[in-house]
Amino acid sequence: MITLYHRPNTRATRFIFLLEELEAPYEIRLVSTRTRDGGGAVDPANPHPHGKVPAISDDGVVVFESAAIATYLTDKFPRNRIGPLPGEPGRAAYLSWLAYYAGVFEPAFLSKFMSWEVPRGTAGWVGVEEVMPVIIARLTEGPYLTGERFSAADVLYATSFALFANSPVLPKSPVIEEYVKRVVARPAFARAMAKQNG
Ligand SMILES: N[C@@H](CCC(=O)N[C@@H](CS)C(=O)NCC(=O)O)C(=O)O
Repeated sequence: MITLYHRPNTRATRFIFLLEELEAPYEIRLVSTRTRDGGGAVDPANPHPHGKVPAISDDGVVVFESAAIATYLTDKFPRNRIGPLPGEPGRAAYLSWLAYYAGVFEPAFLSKFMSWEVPRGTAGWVGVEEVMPVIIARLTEGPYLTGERFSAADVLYATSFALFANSPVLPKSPVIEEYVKRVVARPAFARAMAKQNG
């Protein structure tokens, strides 16, 4: 049984979406976290090393960080083929897009959102203006990041784009708008939205 440590309307919400896609046995454990306004508190029940969400526990085995949780869950629950397994076509792309999410995509968007200047060549990531053409080119070749099949990588990227849909942080793109529509139209997304408040 998977326990998802969750706070509504956070990065943990998309793991309800993923767990629904996987048809995995899971329970949601609502926890508090610190919040941007200086409020909130780390919940001692949350096994994440910084008291953040998401984290999962698989019968006591803890996994934290979105990209690691996505890989762990799709490897463990392969029935609906939501992530290519080792040796399958698309595995290399899958791992690359998941790592890129954590190492490049999130830092790029957060630095733009926070108006941080990131000098070229010194950080491990590039700016949104370099990230977006790469993702748009990829999604022009096929409907999903790994090609024809939807994967947990799409859960992470499309839900992030949905969050920034009306923000100047995200440059307007019909390719991205169609991608988000395709992903959020999935029945598992609606089920996750219905369950996310516990
Ligand atoms: N890199 C982490 C980020 C997790 C994260 O920052 N989560 C936010 C909620 S969206 C949080 O728990 N914030 C509380 C805190 O920073 O203490 C991941 O992708 O899993």
